[in-house]
Amino acid sequence: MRLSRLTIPAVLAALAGSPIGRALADGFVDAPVPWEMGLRPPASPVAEYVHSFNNELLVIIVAISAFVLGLLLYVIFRFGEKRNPVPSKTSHNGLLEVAWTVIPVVILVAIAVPSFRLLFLQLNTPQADITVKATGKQWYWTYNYPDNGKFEFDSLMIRDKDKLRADQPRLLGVDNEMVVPVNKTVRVLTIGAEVIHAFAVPSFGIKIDAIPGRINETWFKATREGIYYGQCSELCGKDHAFMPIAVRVVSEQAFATWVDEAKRKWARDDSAPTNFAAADQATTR
Ligand SMILES: [Cu+2]
Repeated sequence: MRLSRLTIPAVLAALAGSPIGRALADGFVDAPVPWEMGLRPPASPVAEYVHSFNNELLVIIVAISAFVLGLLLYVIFRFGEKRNPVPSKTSHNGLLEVAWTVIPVVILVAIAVPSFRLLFLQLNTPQADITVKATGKQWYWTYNYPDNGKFEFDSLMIRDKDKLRADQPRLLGVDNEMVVPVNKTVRVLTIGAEVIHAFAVPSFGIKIDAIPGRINETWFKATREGIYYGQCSELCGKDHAFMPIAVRVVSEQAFATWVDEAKRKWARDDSAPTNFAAADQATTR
């Protein structure tokens, strides 16, 4: 207790002076912060739903745990040998038995309704404004924007910590971020080039496997500009921990400018098969 009282202000002070702390003051950076509790701050309708569902569940499980603990304590104190020397021989109670069957069913249904609603929200992709294809490779991500032109680029973690920008946390910062416009529905198509990876960005409430030979689909609509981080979430080999996902959410104009630049910088030569095309041929043969 004494230790944490001493360390929390120290950590906060260190954070205020740290590069990430400064970046937080200028623009939103979805980086983990020491002593953080709970889920990442939500930045999409799905993530907001995930939060509210999580909070509802917390109330329900705390109430159930407190109720069961209360019953246990009551039984221990009230029906111990000293206070209750002659035990009751009651073996059935119709009302009680119906109640302890029906009440849990009602609780489960109350949980199932928002749970299914969330599942449908996550899995029914609305009309998308842009599409991004994320290909998981050992061990980095490759992004394509099929609606925006023929370009493709790799996104690798920055290993040298001296090369990180002020707003890039270690082990999450990448050389080329995936860029998307704010308040637009982004359809994400995922595929694995050789093994199964998983594309996950907690602040958008998305996590979907990237499987070789099969395209998976998810979506998000970022509601706030900034940089959001996620990680590959399927054990995929030696550098599984070092293939972060960085998504930069920008204004619509900034996105258009970025697309123009990207088309020049990463123009794709369709005559040369990419790893993705090779993987695709291998699995469809
Ligand atoms: Cu992976």
